[in-house]
Amino acid sequence: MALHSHPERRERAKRARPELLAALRQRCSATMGGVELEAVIARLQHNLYDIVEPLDVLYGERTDVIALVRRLLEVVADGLAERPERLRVLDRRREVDPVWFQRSRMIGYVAYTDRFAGDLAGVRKRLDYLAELGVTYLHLMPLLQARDGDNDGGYAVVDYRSVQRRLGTMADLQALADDLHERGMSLCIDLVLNHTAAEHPWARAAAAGDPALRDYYLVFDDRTEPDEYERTLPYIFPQTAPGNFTNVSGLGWVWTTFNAFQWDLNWANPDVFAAMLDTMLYLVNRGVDVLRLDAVPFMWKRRGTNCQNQPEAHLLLQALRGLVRVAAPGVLFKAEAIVAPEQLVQYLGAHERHRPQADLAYHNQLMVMLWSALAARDVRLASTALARMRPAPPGAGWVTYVRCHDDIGWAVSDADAAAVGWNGHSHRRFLADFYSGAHPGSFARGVKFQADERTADARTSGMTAALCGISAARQASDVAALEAGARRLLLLYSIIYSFGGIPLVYMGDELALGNDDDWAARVGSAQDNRWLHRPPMDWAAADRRSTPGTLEHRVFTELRRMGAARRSLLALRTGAPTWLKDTGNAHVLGYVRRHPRSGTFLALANFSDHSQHVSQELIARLGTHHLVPVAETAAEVGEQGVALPPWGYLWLTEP
Ligand code: OTU
Repeated sequence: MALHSHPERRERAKRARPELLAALRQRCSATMGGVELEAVIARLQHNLYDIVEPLDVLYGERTDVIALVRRLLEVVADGLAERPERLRVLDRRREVDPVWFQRSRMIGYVAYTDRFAGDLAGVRKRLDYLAELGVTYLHLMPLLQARDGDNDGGYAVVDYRSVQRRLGTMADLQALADDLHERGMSLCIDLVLNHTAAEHPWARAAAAGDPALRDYYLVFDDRTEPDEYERTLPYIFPQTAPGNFTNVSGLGWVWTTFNAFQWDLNWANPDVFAAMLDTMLYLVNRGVDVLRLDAVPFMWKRRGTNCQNQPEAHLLLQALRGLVRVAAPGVLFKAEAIVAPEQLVQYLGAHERHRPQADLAYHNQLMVMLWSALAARDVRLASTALARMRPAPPGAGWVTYVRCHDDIGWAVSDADAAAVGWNGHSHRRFLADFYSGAHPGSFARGVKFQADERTADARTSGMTAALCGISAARQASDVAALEAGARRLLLLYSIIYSFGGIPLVYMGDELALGNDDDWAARVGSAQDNRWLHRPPMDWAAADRRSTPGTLEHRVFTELRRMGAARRSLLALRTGAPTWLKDTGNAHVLGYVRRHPRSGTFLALANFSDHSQHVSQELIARLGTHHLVPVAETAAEVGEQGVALPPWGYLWLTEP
């Protein structure tokens, strides 16, 4: 199925316009009037094509799509009616300044509420710490009410309208959002769209025999269809949750892409769509600015495929965004799609139709390529693969990151590897071995995650400090190795701060915290080693950020400097392309960003353990010659070019 616009559908959408606009007008006029009401109608006018057409493709065969849109607009109108005044003011501001989230002042921080500060009230007391680091965007890891016992770090939700009891209440979340807004910061939380917990009331009702709720999930009476699907489906957690279906007694075979206790929703059912839209509006009306939409590539299934990245998954996002925008135009969608490089940018709307979808998406390819270059001490693959990617559309942008709360999946495409004369499979293998420390001479202390016997692929868990060599150096009390590790960490962070996206600092990296060696005891099982890189915050280490000579001081201070420099550089705004440049040196990554008002920005990053030279010619050609003072281990810019110290980086801009 193509995403091409269908003339008949387009016509149907066009014909229904006046009726739909009138319906929303009528429904909203009970609670608002005047300019406010006209603004809402204008928003619907603006978004209507992104709503009606995709819904027609998705549900047109199953239901009267115009009636469905009317029903969804009622949900939107109700959401609008309860949207608090202060959030509407924020909406207004953001409509006036739609690039608000692309400004270079945006710097993200990601943490588990409990591990960072105990509970939501505790987070409110730590905002000065975040402000000191320059953070303006806080992503709190899953915090909605999850099932008891193993809940995949909160990704198995039983109630989308309440906060996990031990973290606080919805009122606490609202209070935190207010505090953040007062400081010009925004709040992001996770919303799991692909599945609910097996204990969610919908799932319980389905299991109890309610046919309407059974249709919320993908349930099969026997193995016939599951077996057919399995032929082309990968396993996400091959060691701990092999297979994609779970037999639930009295119900049947339930689609469970992830763990057995995470039941995939049936998005082909418009009731699921309506329920999730309602959930979204509920959450954004509590003050959430950004919804991180979990596992979106999996939302639509198609026989004979891997059931990821289906065109319908994109249409679902497009329609959901269109509807949410009518009620809450200041809210952003952040798509969590950790997929192959050629599939990524589509989640930002850059597919064949170029319609908006998510405003933000994870730049997984940059993350993988940074680690690849660091292990190989060679940037050719990174430079080639990144240059081959299509840029983000102008109104959207990447979030850039060095590592996240999940494992690192080695998304090196065979085609990219071949383009530099490497073998994709061996390179992926090398990376998994290198970062587990198994490869001879490796400085890394990560571990393998979910090695898949079927594909011989393994992923990697570990904190940035452990993967960069800091942990090994500390263990060996090796001063030179510690210096090397610190430089590697800062090198990677310098790139995500300057690549043209919102950089995300994952909690602990600003202090070079190592792996949580007690993770298994802490989570009560040794099943899921991703907990290795989800440690509790070490506030004693945080205190050392003010003590010169400590590693914490070194890393924290340099990240602050990067943030300050970033804020002053228009070229580092999110959006607009990043141009990869051949530096004439296989160890040095080079890229350029441009902004009409501030001219050209050039970054050079040395991935080798030796000093590297970049010729003056490249720099002169780019016309950039003003040094941005960020790195402690400064590069030398002379007549002959630039001398970059081992793992050194350099930012240059037009004066
Ligand atoms: C996400 O990850 C979350 O980030 C994980 O923490 C969850 O376990 C999971 O969903 C289930 O809710 O495959 O290995 O393309 O990469 O959704 C982790 C997206 C995952 C997937 C992603 C998923």
